[in-house]
Amino acid sequence: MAKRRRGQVLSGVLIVIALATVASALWWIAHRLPDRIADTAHEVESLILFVLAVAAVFLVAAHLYLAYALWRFRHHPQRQSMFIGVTRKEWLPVLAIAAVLLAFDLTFDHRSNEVWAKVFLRVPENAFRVEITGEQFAWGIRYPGKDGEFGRTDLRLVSDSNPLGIDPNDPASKDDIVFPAGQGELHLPLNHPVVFLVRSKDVIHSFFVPFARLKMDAVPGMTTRIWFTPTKAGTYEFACAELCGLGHYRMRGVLVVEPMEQLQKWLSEQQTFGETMP
Ligand SMILES: [Cu+2]
Repeated sequence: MAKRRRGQVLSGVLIVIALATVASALWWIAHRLPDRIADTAHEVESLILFVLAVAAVFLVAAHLYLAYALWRFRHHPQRQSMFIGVTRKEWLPVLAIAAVLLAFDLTFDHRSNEVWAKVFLRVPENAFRVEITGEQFAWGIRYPGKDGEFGRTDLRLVSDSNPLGIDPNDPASKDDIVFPAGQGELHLPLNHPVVFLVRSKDVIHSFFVPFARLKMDAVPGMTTRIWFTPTKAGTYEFACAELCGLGHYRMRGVLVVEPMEQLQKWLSEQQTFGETMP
């Protein structure tokens, strides 16, 4: 009897620990996330939290059932296990649960498509353009300069003095402003859309701005795009969200959001590609 009592107390404690873990995780999510500095941050965040909440419900329900089954069918000397098969009627609840999940999936797809289409596809025409190039283990940054056009790049032109492999003969490259990997800050205009052209020089990285709730893979041989409108001035951080090697942890950079005039002034103080490549 004492043994049974102990078992009950133990399972009670385990259930309390499980519930406390879930509750504290939800509390943490609601109160400890980084500031939102993008217009779309809230929409993306609510999608993620919605999926988490639904998953949490199923997680708790499945574990409660597991605990119940462990208790209900616990060892008993007089009981033998046997296989009794499953009738069609018994399959019905399983199918019903699957149908509910599928319906949830479709609703969620519908809701998320709208957000993703905005974030990935509908880039505003007047967006400020920045190029972000990942390499092991830092980010190179390039601004298109006054003409608003990036100069052509070619991997064969990559050298110590031209780390992004920009073609010096392309007229559009002369006024580009280049910060080799790890040497520049990412300055963005306040309340103006920014589109990031994301590239990689070696392996797959992921350009991650936690404050905007956005990330985009940097894939060698491709230029991927993502955009948002910074809505809060200040100094933040961006990082790599794809395990890319031993130095992955230090692949991060400073992100500054400031009014457009201030940004233009800062840009005009930087050396252009034409000035650094005689
Ligand atoms: Cu990386």
